Amino acid sequence: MKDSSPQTIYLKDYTPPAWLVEDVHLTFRLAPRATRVTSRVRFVPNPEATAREFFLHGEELKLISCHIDGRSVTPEVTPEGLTCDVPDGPFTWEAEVEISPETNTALEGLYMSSGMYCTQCEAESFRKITYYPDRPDVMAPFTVRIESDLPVMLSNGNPVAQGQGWAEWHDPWKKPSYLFALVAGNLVNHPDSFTTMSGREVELNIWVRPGDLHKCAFGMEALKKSMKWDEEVYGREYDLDIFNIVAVDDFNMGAMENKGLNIFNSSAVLASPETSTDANFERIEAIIAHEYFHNWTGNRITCRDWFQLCLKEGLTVYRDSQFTSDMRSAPVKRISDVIDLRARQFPEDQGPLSHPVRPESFQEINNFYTATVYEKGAEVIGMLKRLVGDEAYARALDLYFERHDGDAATIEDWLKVFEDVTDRDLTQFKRWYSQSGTPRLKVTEEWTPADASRPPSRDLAANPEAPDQVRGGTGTYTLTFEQHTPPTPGQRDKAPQVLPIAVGLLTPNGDEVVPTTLLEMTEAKQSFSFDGLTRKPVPSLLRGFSAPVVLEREASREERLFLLAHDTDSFTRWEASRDLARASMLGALTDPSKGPDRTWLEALRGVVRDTELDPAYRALLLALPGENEMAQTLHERGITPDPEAIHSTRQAHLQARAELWQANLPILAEEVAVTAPYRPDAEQSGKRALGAAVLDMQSRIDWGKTAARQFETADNMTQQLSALACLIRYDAKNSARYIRDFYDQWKDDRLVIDKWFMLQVSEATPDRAAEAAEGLTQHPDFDLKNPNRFRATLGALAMNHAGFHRADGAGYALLADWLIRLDTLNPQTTARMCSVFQAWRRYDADRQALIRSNLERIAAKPDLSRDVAEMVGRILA
Ligand code: 0A1
Ligand code: ZN
Repeated sequence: MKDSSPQTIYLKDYTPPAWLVEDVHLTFRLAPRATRVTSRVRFVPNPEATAREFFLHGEELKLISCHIDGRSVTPEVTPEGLTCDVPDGPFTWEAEVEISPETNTALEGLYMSSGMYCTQCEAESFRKITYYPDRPDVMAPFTVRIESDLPVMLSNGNPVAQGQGWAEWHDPWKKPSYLFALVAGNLVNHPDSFTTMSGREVELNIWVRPGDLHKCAFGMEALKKSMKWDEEVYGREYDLDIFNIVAVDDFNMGAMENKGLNIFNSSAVLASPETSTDANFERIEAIIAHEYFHNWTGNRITCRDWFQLCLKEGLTVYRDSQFTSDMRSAPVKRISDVIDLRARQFPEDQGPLSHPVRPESFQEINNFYTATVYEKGAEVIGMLKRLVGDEAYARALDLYFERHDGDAATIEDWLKVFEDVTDRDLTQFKRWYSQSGTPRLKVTEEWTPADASRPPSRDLAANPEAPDQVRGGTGTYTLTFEQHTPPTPGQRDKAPQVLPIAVGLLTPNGDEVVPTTLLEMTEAKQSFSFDGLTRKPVPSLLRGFSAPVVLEREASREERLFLLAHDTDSFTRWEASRDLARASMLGALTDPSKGPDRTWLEALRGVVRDTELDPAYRALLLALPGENEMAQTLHERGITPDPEAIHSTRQAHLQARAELWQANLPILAEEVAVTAPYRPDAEQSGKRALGAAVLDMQSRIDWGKTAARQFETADNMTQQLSALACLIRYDAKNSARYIRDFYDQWKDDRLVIDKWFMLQVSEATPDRAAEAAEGLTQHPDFDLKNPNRFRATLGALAMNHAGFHRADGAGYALLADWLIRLDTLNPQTTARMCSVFQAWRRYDADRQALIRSNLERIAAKPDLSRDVAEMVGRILA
């Protein structure tokens, strides 16, 4: 068990390692409960160190023997590691330890999943494999020998030799221990190859359990596309003879970028049209790209310490989102990313778990693999790129790779390359890394009409497309912005941040009079004027969501309707629709006599019927803000959210829309019908996304008749699942039968059965969600040890907003019961799931009391893990 007495680590306490490692040899003699690991490590003093203490991390290891330069030594061992008297100069350390992969349910270090051995070492789990300086600034080449009777034995780098019962691998690139990996099992491969830009041939493999071989082709294509893209866009070439991917059923996260041997949660790599949805395909493509891109941003250049996590994660998320934009639709990707940011990162940044993109302290680093480090970290890079421009960004990145290849780097190093390339002072920009919380941006406008005494200005002639009637005037339009970031834990007062605000101005008849212009805000309050206008323009603000802020502007309904109809920026056009939807629901929530805003629904119908627009984009326009987002919106306006009222208001909106649009539905359905064979590309999946939204509306009217037909005839999981969702929602009488049929069809496919678990909970009515989840925990296929299944059941409950927040507290109690059980087995997944309670202070006093008592119940669990103790402590603080 981990030590649960809280010990806080601070960025400011960083000191360089006393000893560096020249090279590492590891030998694994694999056995489920008694794997022997021997290590031979060449240590040399670090000339930059201030102390010479010799300390090796090590946890849950049985030390068999250790030697220094061949002489047996007796170190002092604690639960965290060991210390030992060592020579003044270079020496060779040898140790043998024993570990038990089969009983390792935490899935950290070396563990077993469905009969195979695999590892997960990031962030600090190599220390559960052997004694070692387990910190990212200690980098070394590794040689690994694996001994077992399993047919496939893999590690990092290139294969060196193999024989009956053994295999040897060598990774020539120095790396930190967190990138170490080993896999052994009865696996089969989907092979391919890639020729790099300099003409080197790289062997590619996706390794899976024998029954999964038919699910590898898409992942392999995604890998080759990623390799090519990174060469073309970032000039980055792959650097080993072989690249292996392995699919593992039991995995805490999505995937892991171990050098030359990426290990994936099987849900993040395995796909087939019959078993995977379009969303699964898109996610898989993005995760494969993400892990591959880490080879340069993370592996070749790694992090000096874990506080710098965003250095590799923010950048790699940014790179994978660029990749997806290039492979698919850039506007759709941007909107999807913003939806995700608001759903996951904003609540984090505005609640008790708020922390800077580069945190300054932690107890358990596993708790900092967050939306703030990843997604806000990527937003910060997007802002930097906007500010310096594409060309300077490319030069800065080239310099970054050139200057820091082989380094364990910091955010200071990262910003310095931008400063050197652009001569900009990024001191203020750096606040994005140190200041937590979401900035709020208030906007006011002022119009000074044409002054006949002044000669007409020609300023706007820069835009030759601007119509004559608005150019050449003397009117001035001024936008005044005020930024303010509310206090967050440990940070009361905030300084102004650099905000890149992209704006465009439209004339009242829809022409763009000022095309997208970047305003660079640096003050707490700042005005920007546009002159030479003949008429007051309509502003289109924060185009492309150019900064991760909350825009506070109560625009009129007319203005939003205008932008929905005319905005030339696809993001702000979508945002106008979102604002209208939010306003309509808010109106109904605060005044129950009000129904849905029909004018908006009419306007939206016009846009959604526009066949010139990408169906995927139209599907996004159709999606109403979720219940959680509405709860947050109410909270921001000082209103305590009532989950049941939010649920019923949202349902009423969906129902009203379906009824109003009834006559259009068959035509829309017809328009997006796909007749060609299934392809998971942007074009077809956009049509299916719009088709699913139409099916939902149709099902509200025909009680599932069309959905039943689709369920019976679908030849792909996307349509089968969207039909099943509608049947659960709208055909209460028969839904049990469909649920059974689906199970019978797919009972042998774990990933599909995860969907089956999830859908029954996420689609359950609020009064039934907790019972549905509880019932499923009793199902023979429920497996507490499998994170995917746990999330599909209990994570889905937390996503069912009104069901989870049911007034009697049944949702909270059920989740807490299971988190207490899971903590003993898997602290990391338990801790991550505790974050569903983070927004608890939004709700009424009764709900708050119920949540608090459940959190206290978790906190009181004997032997609570350090991971969960930290999370619950922060949430309750
Ligand atoms: N670095 C991986 C994700 C990852 C992070 C932490 C893990 O264990 C604590 C496991 C995987 C990525 O960004 O894809
Ligand atoms: Zn990553």
